[in-house]
Amino acid sequence: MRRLHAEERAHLDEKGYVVIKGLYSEDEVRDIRHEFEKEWMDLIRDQTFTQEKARPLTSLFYPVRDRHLVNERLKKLMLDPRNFSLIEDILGEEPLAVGTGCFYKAPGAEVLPFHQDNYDIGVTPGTTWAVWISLDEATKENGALRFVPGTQQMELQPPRLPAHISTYGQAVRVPKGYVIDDVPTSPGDAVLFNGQILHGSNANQTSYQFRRAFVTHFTSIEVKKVFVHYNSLFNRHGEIVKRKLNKAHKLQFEKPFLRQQDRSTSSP
Ligand SMILES: O=C(O)CCC(=O)C(=O)O
Repeated sequence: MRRLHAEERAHLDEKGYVVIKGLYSEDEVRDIRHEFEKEWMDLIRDQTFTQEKARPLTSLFYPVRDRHLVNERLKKLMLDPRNFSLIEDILGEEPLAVGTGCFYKAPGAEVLPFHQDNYDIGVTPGTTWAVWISLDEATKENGALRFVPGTQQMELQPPRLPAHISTYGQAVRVPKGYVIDDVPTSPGDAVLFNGQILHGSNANQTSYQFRRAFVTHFTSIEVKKVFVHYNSLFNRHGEIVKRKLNKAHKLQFEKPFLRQQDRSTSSP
């Protein structure tokens, strides 16, 4: 079973994220891309994606979440034993898969602002862990991931913009004194990071290069409450596991936004 090598572990401990080079083979990457293409065609066919005048290309390639619930092939990819053994190695506990995301990041796609995954996923106690698989050559120019090392220890922060205002969801300010790492990846590399670390991705400034990725979010079997899919988590055998709904999810962050909105609507 795949465990972290010593230098991968050291990088993760220091920076809060680690790239596992070539975890998936070329054939496997081709296979995942093919699954994306099928998903995409279905989404065009059922008009989930329709072309918007203002965004003629990117409007056809929004991220697609949680298709593992309806697509057996994506479910199998989510349950890959390499993902489970690496996350188990990090957690020291049995993992549960929470959800998946297919990111197409088409040419022209905007910056994905810095955010913390557990803000949306809402697991407690503890946090989430992502296995983000690169399906293309990802560079600073076409939308490589970016991380703020050191923030992996941070509590969840109030986002600068609430999800319903920002195009891509929450946006958290980079705290003073922290630096940003741009993290280029190749097809088959997997990037592992927790749900506290500030991360996002660069804009895709190219005209013709996609930057696709398939991500699965995990948590520990010890978790008591979850917001997202609290009643449809998956263990490594593909069996559904349930936890309590985290009703307090985001509550501590709602008030400042409400106050801000009140101010803006009441001002002349
Ligand atoms: O692939 C991306 O652009 C962002 C991925 C991300 O933020 C995540 O998986 O949490």
